Amino acid sequence: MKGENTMSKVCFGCGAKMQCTNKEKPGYVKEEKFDTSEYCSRCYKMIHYGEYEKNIEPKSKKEIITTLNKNAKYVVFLVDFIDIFDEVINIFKSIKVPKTLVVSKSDIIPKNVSFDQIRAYLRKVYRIKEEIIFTSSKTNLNTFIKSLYGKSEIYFTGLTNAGKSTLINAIMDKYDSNRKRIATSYKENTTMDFLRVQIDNMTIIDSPGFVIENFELRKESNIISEIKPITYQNKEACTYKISNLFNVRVSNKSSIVFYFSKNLEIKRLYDKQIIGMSFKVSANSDIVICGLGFIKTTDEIEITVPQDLMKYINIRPSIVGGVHE
Ligand SMILES: Nc1nc2c(ncn2[C@@H]2O[C@H](COP(=O)(O)OP(=O)(O)OP(=O)(O)O)[C@@H](O)[C@H]2O)c(=O)[nH]1
Ligand SMILES: [Mg+2]
Repeated sequence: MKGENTMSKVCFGCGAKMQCTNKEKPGYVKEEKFDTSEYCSRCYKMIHYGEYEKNIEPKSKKEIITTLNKNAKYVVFLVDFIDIFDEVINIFKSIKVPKTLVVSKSDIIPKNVSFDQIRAYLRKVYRIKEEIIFTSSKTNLNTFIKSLYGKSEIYFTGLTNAGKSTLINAIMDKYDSNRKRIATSYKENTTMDFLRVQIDNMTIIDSPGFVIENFELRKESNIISEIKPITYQNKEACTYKISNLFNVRVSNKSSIVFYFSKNLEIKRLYDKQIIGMSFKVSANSDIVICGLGFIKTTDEIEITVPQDLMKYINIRPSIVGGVHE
């Protein structure tokens, strides 16, 4: 049967080994299409019809890190502005080969926050010593491409949805706009395996994104354009409802700023009580809601979060509050 020789063919969309035996596994393609198709059927549907089939086997964090530490000579780690929190930075730190931290989707960064400010913050709060570059597949691409000059082999890694494959497509476009494309999607786990592409004299290796726990909310909120901060002045206790995804009650008079995707609806309700965990958050902190965005405090506040939503919360010194190197 075709596709049984696992060395034979790799899907250009997701990097999975192409096979004709199991529809439920990555890389499946009908037997009659095996010789001619460059994409597995999942990627074909994604690229041509925007249809997304959930995969069943994302690569584990351990497997990806082991491969990088064993095989890579140079890694770029993409993190988007919304995903700067402990767990993600810890993954970056567990990569032990020369690496650069790339803040991707820089077009979504609110105008009131400068790249220098974020860079200083990453150095001071997260002790990042490596080079930090800002890029976007829509803008700021040239500085990033220049940073790759002289490197013959570069692994692109980062959380699922950080924009790795889109960025590689954008770089390929600069060299040859007619090239076939890697599959990309607003959903998680699009790239299934390591995928090598040759661009000019560089080999770029796309990789499956890291899937972290407590990232489910991201699925509902794809940030596609610049985040516009919204300030709320609270004269009394109130509850914020962020679409149907998150609720938080603020118990005291306060001024807070929301940094979320424009496609999320934020409602302020006065009569909705919350039963859950109450705790104080210091002045000038960010209440990060993993995968969604963050709320910046101005003064110390007390908040209440439903118990089952506590797992999404991460508190950090405010990234927009002005930290100096
Ligand atoms: N605003 C903005 N959106 C982007 C940018 N790059 C990627 N995206 C969007 O982010 C989503 C994820 O992009 P992918 O390139 O598939 O992400 P990935 O990191 O390859 O994800 P996995 O393959 O799952 O690891 C898509 O909806 C893209 O359109 C960017 O520079 N700016
Ligand atoms: Mg990808």
